[in-house]
Amino acid sequence: MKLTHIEHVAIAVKNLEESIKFYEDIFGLKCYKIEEIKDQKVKTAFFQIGETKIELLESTEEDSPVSKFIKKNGEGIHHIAFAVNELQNALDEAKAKGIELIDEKPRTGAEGLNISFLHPKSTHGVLIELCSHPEQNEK
Ligand code: CMX
Repeated sequence: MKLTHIEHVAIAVKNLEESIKFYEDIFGLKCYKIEEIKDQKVKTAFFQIGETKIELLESTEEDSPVSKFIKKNGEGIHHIAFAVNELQNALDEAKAKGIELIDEKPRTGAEGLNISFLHPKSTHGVLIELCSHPEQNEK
């Protein structure tokens, strides 16, 4: 598969407002959007750095993946997202090479991207998201 760039680095935080303030005050970044992703039980805040985004994740429910992550590890880097041109092909290729897919088929994630996660158990401990822009999936 061909990765085009790091689309985002996602950071699990306890309090979105406090963390937004940190990135704005210390690094001079500007949060350009806050979006709730109901099926993932998170609220996200976005910052752009070059081609890459920082995505802050605050859990909206007790039983969410981000809530479980923070209980176990505290705040910190939750996942890294690589952009690909052809997401389904990339998933098929990863699966054929023995990688466990959390999402067999792409689904819609933050900012309308098509996304799929690879299980950290088969990626040396890193939760990896592959993503693509919707129009690119049709290529
Ligand atoms: N990074 C690395 N390892 C992780 C992890 C993460 N973010 N989240 C969980 N794990 C590890 C745990 O440490 C645990 O390892 P051990 O067995 O060695 O203790 C193992 O994975 C299982 O973790 P768990 O807490 O029992 O959680 P589940 O198995 O219920 O779920 C996972 C784990 C990765 C399948 C689940 O979190 C998932 O489906 N994640 C993808 C979706 C997601 O993260 N959504 C939130 C972001 C949404 C967005 O950005 O759009």
